[in-house]
Amino acid sequence: MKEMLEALRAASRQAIDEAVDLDALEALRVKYLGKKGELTAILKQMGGLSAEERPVMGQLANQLRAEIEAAIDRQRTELGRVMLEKKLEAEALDVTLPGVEQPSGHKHPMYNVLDQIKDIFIGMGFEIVDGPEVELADYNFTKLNIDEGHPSRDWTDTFYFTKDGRILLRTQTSPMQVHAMETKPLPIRMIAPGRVYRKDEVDATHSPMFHQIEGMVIDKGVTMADLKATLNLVVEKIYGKGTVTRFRPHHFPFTEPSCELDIQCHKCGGKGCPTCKGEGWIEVLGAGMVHPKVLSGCGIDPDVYSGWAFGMGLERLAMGEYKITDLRLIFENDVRFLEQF
Ligand code: 2NL
Repeated sequence: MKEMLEALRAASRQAIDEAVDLDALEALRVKYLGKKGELTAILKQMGGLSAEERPVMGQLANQLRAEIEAAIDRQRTELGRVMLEKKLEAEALDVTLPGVEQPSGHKHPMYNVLDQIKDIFIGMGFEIVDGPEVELADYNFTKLNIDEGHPSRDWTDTFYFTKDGRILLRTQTSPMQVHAMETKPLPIRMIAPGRVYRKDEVDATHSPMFHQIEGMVIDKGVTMADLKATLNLVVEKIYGKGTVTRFRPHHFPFTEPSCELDIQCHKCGGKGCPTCKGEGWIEVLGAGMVHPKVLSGCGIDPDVYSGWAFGMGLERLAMGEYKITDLRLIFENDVRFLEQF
């Protein structure tokens, strides 16, 4: 029996030392110390021993059990250490490696200009209004005093959805002011920026989709003086203090009187240069006093209330600001162009 115990000691020590993982180690524990294990099997034979031998063998067997348990514990600790080492090695991170650059986009140059204008008007207490690009001809034309025969209503100039010409893509943002007059309480101070559509062939100065910003003030006692003072202030904020302006008479069906606002060329001071195409002046926007027919058509009494309105193209403003010479660059979204701003 002593030989059997010695043989088990040698075999178990080697097997335990060579166990490669925790599962193998557990299998060995069962194999040697389990209920049906090899040590248990030896102990079952103790009945055949003499009274003197039995305690001696019993002690030897208990000692072997303790040894095997200790060996298993030791190997378990060792395996844990090796596994941790491998894990750390596999997950090693070189914190000195340079990161992967994430190119981040930025605002389109035209929206820089738009946001600047929005800020100016917000600062003066105006509300920013957003609305549908698909409109009724009523709101795009009729309520703006644009009569049936007006050339802008032509099927070659406007995108219509229906044969009866009732539904269209807005050609200006003015429908937003009409909606405002019909629904908002007075007084109104608002601007309406957005996309507008006209059947134009694409070239350096035309696109079938472009951006406008229109604004309007309606209150009691509003006059042309308010129009001029406010727009002069806006122009100074965009083009700098001391910018010289002039208001030229003009015609729009929805305003009376109507005007266009020019600024004196900031490059040549009015002498004439390539920036102002030799004119000395640069056209900035159109404006006027809201036509009494437009007011009454929207349910506002023109004998009590009056108002002024303006409209301007955003692309042209951005092109002037950033010295962009071809409108197509604004819409092509070529990053080599856009990255410059
Ligand atoms: C231009 C000129 C203008 C307006 C737009 C407007 C709207 C209503 C009533 C009266 Cl509902 N006026 N808008 C007024 C004057 C000029 O735009 O050259 N736009 C690019």
